[in-house]
Amino acid sequence: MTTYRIAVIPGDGIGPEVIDQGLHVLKGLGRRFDFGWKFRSLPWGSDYYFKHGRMMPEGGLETLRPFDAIYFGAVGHPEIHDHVTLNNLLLPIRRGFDQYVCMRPGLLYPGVKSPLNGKKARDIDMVVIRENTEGEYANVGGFHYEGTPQEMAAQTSVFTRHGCERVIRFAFELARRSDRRRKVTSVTKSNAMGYGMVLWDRVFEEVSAEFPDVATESLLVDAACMDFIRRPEDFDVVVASNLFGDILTDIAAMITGSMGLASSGNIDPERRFPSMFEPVHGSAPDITGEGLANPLAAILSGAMMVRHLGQEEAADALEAAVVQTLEAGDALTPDLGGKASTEEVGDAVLQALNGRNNGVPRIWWVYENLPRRRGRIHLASCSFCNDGQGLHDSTAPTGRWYGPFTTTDAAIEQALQTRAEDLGGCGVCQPGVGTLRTR
Ligand code: GGG
Repeated sequence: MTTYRIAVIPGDGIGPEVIDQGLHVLKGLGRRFDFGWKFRSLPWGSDYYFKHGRMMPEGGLETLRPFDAIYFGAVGHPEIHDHVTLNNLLLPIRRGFDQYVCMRPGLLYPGVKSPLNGKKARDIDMVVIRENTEGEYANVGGFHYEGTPQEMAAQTSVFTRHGCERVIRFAFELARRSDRRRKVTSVTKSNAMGYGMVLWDRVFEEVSAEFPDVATESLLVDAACMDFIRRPEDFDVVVASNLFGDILTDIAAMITGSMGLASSGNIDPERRFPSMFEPVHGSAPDITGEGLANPLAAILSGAMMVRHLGQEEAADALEAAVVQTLEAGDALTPDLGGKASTEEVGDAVLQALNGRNNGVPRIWWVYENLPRRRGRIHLASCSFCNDGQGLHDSTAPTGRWYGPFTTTDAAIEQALQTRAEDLGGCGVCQPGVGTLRTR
């Protein structure tokens, strides 16, 4: 049995609360899909700082290096300047392990209401690729005459050809994947920032020539902010600098319902170092310890980690369990209009994963190897959905199609036929197109 070694840094504020639920669900996922976990929790963060005067021990990166991945909660404490907490824990890990891709999906999940009028599930389906090691976050600068009336501060953005090229290429390669729509939008502010971002624009144009099948768009960041609100459905893969990527993904989180659903992966695509998975949200000291934090962003970040580790099927199942929880709507935290606690949401996801739906075993069907199609395939709701017999269809953000349901063999057969019409074939009526799996 494969066992994954994961360094867990719950961190500050609500970090430990949401990570607890993430671990609860990940342990259940491992049991179900026959892989093991060896979690090592590291008590780094602001409490560590109060005791030791630093956010992590000297040599912290060496401690993390042998792990298969890092699962991170949040960082930030009201009594410590944010630049201290961030620059001494999260950013050194991103830079030190050359996690140059920060991948942040912005998906409007079924069962979630967007504040934008008339948006339905999956109308918004973008992935923001944020450059994660340089740009505006480069730790270059300093104070001069600090604390005097003459004081000045210099903060330098660093854009290298190498740094721009590799993250932009990653975005193009992602846009070509079967679950994406072959479009990359680059976001800069090169009208005002005439060096680094001009270099970025130039590299974007050069790399795009290698991907003639991928549509491109270049936006200034102010226009991009506006267009995320005005026409979010037009975005597929968005690539942006460190700071702009951070800002844009907060907008993406809000238009898709909540910061509490926004997941992220800080990825070293070359796999020389462990990658790190964390919810986009911060430590939220205002709700810490109240059981109000939404653990779904941490759980979805866990699913991203599971996919990175190569357990695709398990990642699909976990995302489907989250979708089922959202659609069911009876275990949601207040940010999504519910009354459930952090723990109750974690339990609901685990129950959805384990198919404990009134004691009836769940049957999963998974369409794999579907012919590539542009746009979205919308499954017509079937007679079972309409009859309210507990059939829920969901689609994974990965482009695999699956539906968990609890029903009888005859109903499954009929449901598959319904989908056969929608999809032009399935594993039953057209062997080889899809697979029916039962678990
Ligand atoms: N879970 C992520 C977290 O704690 N983020 C705190 C933060 O301020 N992050 C800034 C950034 O990601 O650039």
